[in-house]
Amino acid sequence: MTLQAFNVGPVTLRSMPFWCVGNPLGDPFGGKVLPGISSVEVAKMLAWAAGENLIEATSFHDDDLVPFDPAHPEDDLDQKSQTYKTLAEIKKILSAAGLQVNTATCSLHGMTVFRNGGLTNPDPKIRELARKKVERTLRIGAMFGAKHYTYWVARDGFEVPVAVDWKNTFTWLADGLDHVYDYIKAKKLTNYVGATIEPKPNEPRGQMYLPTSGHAVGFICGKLKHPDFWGVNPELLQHESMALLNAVHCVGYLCSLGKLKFLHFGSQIKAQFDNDFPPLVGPEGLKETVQMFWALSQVGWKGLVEFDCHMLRAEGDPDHAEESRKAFIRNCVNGLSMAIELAARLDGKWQQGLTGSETDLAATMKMCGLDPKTIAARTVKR
Ligand code: GLO
Ligand code: MG
Repeated sequence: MTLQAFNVGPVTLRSMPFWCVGNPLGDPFGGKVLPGISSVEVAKMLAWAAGENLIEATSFHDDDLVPFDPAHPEDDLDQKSQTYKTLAEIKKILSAAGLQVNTATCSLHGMTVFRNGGLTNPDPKIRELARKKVERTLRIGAMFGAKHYTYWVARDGFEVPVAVDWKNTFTWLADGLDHVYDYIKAKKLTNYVGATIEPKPNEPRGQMYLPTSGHAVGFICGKLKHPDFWGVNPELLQHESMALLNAVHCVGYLCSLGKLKFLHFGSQIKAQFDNDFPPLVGPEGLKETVQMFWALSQVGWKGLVEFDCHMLRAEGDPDHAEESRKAFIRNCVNGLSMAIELAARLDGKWQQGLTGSETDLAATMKMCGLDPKTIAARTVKR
């Protein structure tokens, strides 16, 4: 069974990834707030969310489902292994719930061996290990019928520019990503319709090699062997806002190049660390978020929106962990519904010949449901 598509405004499907539901909410200043939860339990919670009509899809890192043992990089192929059994159990739960898998992504950030990078690690043995882990992730994704493979820039970055091998780094990265395409074709993994790069300016590294969507597109078109296979999944508002960029501009640009594959979605205070607030939560970004969905409608983009955000650490209740996690899912979905609804109010039918400021105020009145006549009367009242 596959769930019916959501199809509201520009959003075809709503996806909640394993890593957002499973997150125990640690941060650099304090440990976990919520008890850990197994991958099978996360799958059951996602199935619950599907049954409540909150989501139609999910995504995962390899490590979200099963741990990786560098000594057994092909354990997924052994039907007697615990890895295979766990994957099969999760697959059964997701299939029964009708959940699609949007993207399979290889975690090259969690294990200490990748602390100085995965695909761009200066040590060829570590790059080789990263490649093996990516292959295993691609096979796991194929087991679940994942539509995409995602490369998030993660620990491929630097703190010390003079310690970087600038002659080779981007070539190593291109080799790693070209291998994704070659492996998919060689193994005939026909589930993949494409692959994405997810840029981020910093965190966990001081600087990351593909900091913005513009860098990602440039790399795809200028450096990869199969640019048509690759697109971008920007994380908006978070990642571009960290670099003081604008989400409306970002989606407009990516759509004009046909490179917007899907969205990672959440909220962010500009220029801060990666807040990963749930959609529309926090003091900033309401207009920007709504205008982003308006722009997507204007250009005719339709696609999947994936929540990539986290429950506020302050809201994780260790005594009611399940309820906290369910409330988080509901809040994300509500935020998205509100953003789509508010964007639909921006019908573009504001008066012609207005200045930029007047256009903005007219659009804001529409978005907020204010009556321009009432506002005009208030403006001139003495
Ligand atoms: C972190 C990223 C991360 C990626 C995920 C998928 O800032 O948003 O969550 O989206 O690893 O590759
Ligand atoms: Mg993301």
